[in-house]
Amino acid sequence: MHSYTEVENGIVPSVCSLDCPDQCGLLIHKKEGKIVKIEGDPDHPVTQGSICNKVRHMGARIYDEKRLSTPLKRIGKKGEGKFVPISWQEAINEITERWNELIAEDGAESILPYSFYGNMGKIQAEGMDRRFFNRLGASQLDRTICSVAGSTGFRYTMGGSFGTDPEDMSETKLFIMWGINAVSTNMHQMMIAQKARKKGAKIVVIDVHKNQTGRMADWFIPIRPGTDAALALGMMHILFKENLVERPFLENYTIGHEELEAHVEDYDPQTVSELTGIPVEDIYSLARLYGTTSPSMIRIGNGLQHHDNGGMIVRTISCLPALTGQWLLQGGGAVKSSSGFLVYNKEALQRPDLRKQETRIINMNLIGQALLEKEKPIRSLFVYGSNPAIVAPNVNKVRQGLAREDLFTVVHDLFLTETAKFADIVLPATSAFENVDFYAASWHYYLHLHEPVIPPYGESKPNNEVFRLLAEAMGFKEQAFKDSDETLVKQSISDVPNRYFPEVTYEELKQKRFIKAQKTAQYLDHMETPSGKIELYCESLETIGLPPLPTHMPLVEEPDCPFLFVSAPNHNFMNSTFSNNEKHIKLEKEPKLFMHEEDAAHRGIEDGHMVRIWNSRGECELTVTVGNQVLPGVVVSQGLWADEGGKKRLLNVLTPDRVADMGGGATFYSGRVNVEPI
Ligand SMILES: Nc1nc2c(c(=O)[nH]1)N[C@H]1C(S)=C(S)[C@@H](COP(=O)(O)OP(=O)(O)OC[C@H]3O[C@@H](n4cnc5c(=O)[nH]c(N)nc54)[C@H](O)[C@@H]3O)O[C@H]1N2
Ligand SMILES: Nc1nc2c(c(=O)[nH]1)N[C@H]1C(S)=C(S)[C@@H](COP(=O)(O)OP(=O)(O)OC[C@H]3O[C@@H](n4cnc5c(=O)[nH]c(N)nc54)[C@H](O)[C@@H]3O)O[C@H]1N2
Ligand code: SF4
Ligand SMILES: [Mo]
Repeated sequence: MHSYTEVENGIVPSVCSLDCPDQCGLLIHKKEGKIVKIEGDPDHPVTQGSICNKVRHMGARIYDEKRLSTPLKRIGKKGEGKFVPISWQEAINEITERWNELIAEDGAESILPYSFYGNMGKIQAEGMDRRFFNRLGASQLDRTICSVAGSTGFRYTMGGSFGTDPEDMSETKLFIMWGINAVSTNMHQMMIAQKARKKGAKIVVIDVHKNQTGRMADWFIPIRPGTDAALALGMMHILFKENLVERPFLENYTIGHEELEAHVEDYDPQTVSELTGIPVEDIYSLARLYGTTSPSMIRIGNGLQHHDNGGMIVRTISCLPALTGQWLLQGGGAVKSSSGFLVYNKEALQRPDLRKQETRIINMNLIGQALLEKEKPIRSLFVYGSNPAIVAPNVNKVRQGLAREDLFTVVHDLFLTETAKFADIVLPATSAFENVDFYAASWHYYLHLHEPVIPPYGESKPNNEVFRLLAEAMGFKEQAFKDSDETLVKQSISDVPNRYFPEVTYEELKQKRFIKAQKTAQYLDHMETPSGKIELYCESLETIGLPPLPTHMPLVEEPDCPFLFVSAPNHNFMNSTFSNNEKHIKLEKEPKLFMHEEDAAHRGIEDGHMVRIWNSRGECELTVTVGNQVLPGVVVSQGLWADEGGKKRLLNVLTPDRVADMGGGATFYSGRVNVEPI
């Protein structure tokens, strides 16, 4: 068979590589060797032929004339963006010479990789790179920026990332979209809920912002940021009081329900109403709706865990389905992530054994602080698959670090991103369409194989190829650095240490393209918690200084700033991806600040005014939308834009770089700001 890259005119299969739970199967239409159209694969059981607008326009990004086609070397000041082309040979020599000097002076720990999931493909995002930096003995990066607080919280209750199968949700009667803007960020979840709605299901949305998803709800419940655990505890209070709990389930599958029942006495509807801003009657209605509707499903989003107390919020919400016994029902339960069903052989892929000694671990949410540290300084940063100069919290600090003249920075990306502008050497990356990879979804249960559909753009190279070149130049002789991408895929799917996955071969995956994970054991009978049961009472939380029973924990105070500030994703970008592509910028127009009408009136702010938003960390200027989309005391903006043409709209200058209660997670949405008209 021909490879897909050789197809000049025709349709070839692909997978969406973006950091999105839907992980769609794609069909790529090619004409004269180029992508002319991208659509959803109608044969993919979850995609069902539909994809988002962002990726339908992905071709414009792939062939954007701003795409990098050769390595570059900086000639201007850091951040200025002045570069000259160089060859790959020169680039690799320059990098490895500099690294050898740094290693001789300060040791390999003075080098730090910084990456995230600009490309979700497992072997390119966490394959050769991990092997290389392990062997080098570089500092390690704790990749905490996205969902770790919530997934850790879910794990304390449920033992791991084991969520309800979306393909089981056709008969679900109640969907609670809790802290998720599913219309923009998980569109197929919304499509499933909409279909179920035709059969009588209700969609409830609990959010701090009445956005696209809230507007589609049967019932939208606005809540004060960071108070969702209190709401869940209030629901539990009513469920126990009104005997809407499923006692046999609690007896068989959980520990601590008696302690929990006594504990939630404190969360009476009046108290919970004062904490959350939700009227007492609504708390009763929600608890009764939840207690009397089966199957019910809670889609736990990422938004509500980007808070100081984000781990505990998710830990608490994930107790609810156990109270009503939802886990035994098809299409009942909850999903935060289901990656627990799709484990792959990480050890074989990443080869931690190549690391000769333990090295320090740096939390990526604290990258600004880490770059400014004088003791044992980071002297070189290698960035790939991420854009920290836009996406990291407290980003002024990060930029101050990136601007250090003595920091040797290399950025591997498809574009001259805001981060790349600070680099000494920039390397051009292939897009995922140009790579071999395998994908394991985090929401649905499918594993995919990807084969390249177009040849590399210009001189660009995939991540793995770059690390093979670097390994060779560093003189690393291990076979691990010679393994092909195909071998990496095979290693990742062989000898997988879990019991949910059917045995899969590379050939099978190549032929079928996607394969579904199975719950081969009754996982509820062998939960991966210390007790083997759903832990309503979780003793291990005490070891990290948190209460063993689910508890509302207040956000950290930030005095003198009247507004809580939530900076969520927008519809047409993917984090900062697409924020530099004309097509997507046109679709999104400009970032807005949503403010409640009472707050606006008090400050003499009118709809459409420009406002200044500031705190001790930085300031932005945005156009305001006045209305009732947010509660008083809360302001929301969407999308990770760059400053441009004198417009200050880089939201992360305002966000805090504190870490959350669990897993060292990010607290993007727990910051506070002032707002005034300009
Ligand atoms: N179009 C688009 N899709 C994306 C992305 C993108 O940038 N654009 N990013 C991708 C990535 S990396 C991720 S992690 C996911 C994230 O997607 P989601 O899981 O949807 O998470 P967020 O969009 O961060 O936040 C969801 C909602 O949480 C709300 N929220 C904030 N604080 C609270 C709170 O305290 N309580 C409650 N109840 N709600 C709160 C916000 O208003 C927002 O509407 O989306 C992925 N998909
Ligand atoms: N204020 C605020 N900040 C946030 C968030 C928020 O909601 N609000 N969301 C946070 C979350 S949940 C996340 S996950 C992070 C995401 O932050 P990032 O992981 O930085 O995601 P992107 O901004 O999409 O940047 C990905 C970069 O990888 C590049 N890339 C894509 N494919 C490849 C490849 O194969 N190889 C290489 N070398 N590069 C590639 C892209 O061109 C792009 O520049 O942002 C976080 N920041
Ligand atoms: S971004 Fe999400 S919804 Fe859009 S094509 Fe990719 S996986 Fe599908
Ligand atoms: Mo994320």
